[in-house]
Amino acid sequence: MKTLLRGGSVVSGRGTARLDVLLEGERIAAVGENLPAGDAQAVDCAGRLLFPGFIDAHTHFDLEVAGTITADDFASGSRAALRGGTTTVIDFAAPDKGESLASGLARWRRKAEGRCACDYGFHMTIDDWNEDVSREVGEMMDQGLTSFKMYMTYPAMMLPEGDMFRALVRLREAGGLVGVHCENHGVIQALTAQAWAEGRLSPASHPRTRPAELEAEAVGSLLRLAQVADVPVVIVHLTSRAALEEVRAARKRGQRVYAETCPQYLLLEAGRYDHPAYAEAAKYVCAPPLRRQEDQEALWAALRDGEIDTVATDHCSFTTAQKRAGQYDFTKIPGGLPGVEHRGLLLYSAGVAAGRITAADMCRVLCENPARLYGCWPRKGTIAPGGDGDIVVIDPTAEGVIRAADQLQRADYTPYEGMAVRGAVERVYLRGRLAAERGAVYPGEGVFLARGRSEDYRR
Ligand code: DUC
Ligand code: ZN
Repeated sequence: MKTLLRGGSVVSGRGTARLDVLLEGERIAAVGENLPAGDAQAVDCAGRLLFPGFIDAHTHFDLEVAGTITADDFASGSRAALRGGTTTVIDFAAPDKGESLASGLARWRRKAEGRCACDYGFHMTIDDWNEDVSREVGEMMDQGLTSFKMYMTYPAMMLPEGDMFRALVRLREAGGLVGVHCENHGVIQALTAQAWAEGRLSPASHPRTRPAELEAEAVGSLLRLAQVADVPVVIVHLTSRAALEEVRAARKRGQRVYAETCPQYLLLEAGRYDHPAYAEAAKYVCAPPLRRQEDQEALWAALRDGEIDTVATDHCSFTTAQKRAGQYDFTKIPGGLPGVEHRGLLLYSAGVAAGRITAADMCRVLCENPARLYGCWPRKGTIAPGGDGDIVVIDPTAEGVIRAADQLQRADYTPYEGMAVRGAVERVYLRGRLAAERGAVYPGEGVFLARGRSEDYRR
């Protein structure tokens, strides 16, 4: 099958250029001016922006957590992803403590295989440290899981500091990259105990027990461990100006540090937790929590200046019925927000159309940087001959309103309900095939992406 996308503005991290793109089979065959259509089906893309397929390197589909299971599995989550222009997700395989990494990976592959409509890879969660896990790190690298995840909070997953350090040293030897959830667990526990003792049990206590300073403290501490271990790290879901300052300080010391943020931290404020109706406030519970407007401004500026590398979603969806679990105790609210469907549109509308970032910036944080960072460049993340035919066609003139009633992701709400947006994802190609068009997602299957090593594009 051949398709010629004609006359669109092709976006890269360097800018935009009016070019034709020829898709042949699963690949991009040619990019250039006035390409002959030959036997290809020509599609008029005049006035449209063509981005490389978006990569969401932070999703949690089909995850058992907080006594429940996420509303989206790989089938619904990936269809929602495709509809929003995301052609690749990197989810987190999460073995139980005591389970081997191989067994955890096999479970996650079973969850995705034959169900995931977009392409997918996995990061491997390290929630235990011993000789077996250390050996398995090498085996995971060989199987295309070249990135890992560690938690500094959540008792079910966090590692003691000494083990975290041992793991960092091992990852340096193996050439792996690790993303870390940074929040100071001990102090969060102390603040939570205080809230319980004082009977402050509503969602309003959620951000008050997880302040930005405790995120920054954990980021600073992790970065010092990484400095001694001499290993690159990614700060996942960075939310605040204070945490950003820790990243800057480490980079000044010469460390290789990457930062990810998410649309919820760019667009939504902590005031949402103060809504008097429990159900409304609980919708926004995620960790780290939403922050203040000045943090949002710092994050936008950091995106513009290239200090933040990627925007992912941390998509971890629960319905409002599931969120009810914390009605009498905010710590029982399953944490996480839906977002995989709307990330590209949100970043286009609130970022590019609003003049906060350029289309090239958007391409860097949704396409190029995640592809390089997570070892799938140049197969993914760029519109260039030889790469996978993953293309997002955006109509910049369209206008719309985000509504849960219209979405494919299975949560019965969206944190962005009623938000007016500029732009629309008109068509999405996955490996050369039209996978989504004006909201309709066509049947098709994603493939498992065995990834290579992280590329140090910051040097
Ligand atoms: N934070 C959430 O809110 N949910 C999933 C995992 C995480 O880190
Ligand atoms: Zn997460």
